[in-house]
Amino acid sequence: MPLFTFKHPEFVNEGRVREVLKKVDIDHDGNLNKKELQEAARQLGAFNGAWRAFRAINHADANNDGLISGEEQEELVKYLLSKYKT
Ligand SMILES: [Ca+2]
Ligand SMILES: [Ca+2]
Repeated sequence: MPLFTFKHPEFVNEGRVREVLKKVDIDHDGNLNKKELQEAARQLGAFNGAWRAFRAINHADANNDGLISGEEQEELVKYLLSKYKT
């Protein structure tokens, strides 16, 4: 069971999002690919499934290389928080 759901958006804060994004960088290349982002989605429990991960990638992936790099992750954090803040 995910710890965080839409029913408890107060648990999805900036620190939590950054922590999860760091944790899901499984190959430690500093970028998040689609698979890693899906894992982040799962751990946050805030946006379920591939479709939402895809939307988040499309939004944050400024150079369209399919990876969310360091700079783009800032945008991703903002995007997630704008979606899920109370
Ligand atoms: Ca990675
Ligand atoms: Ca990119």
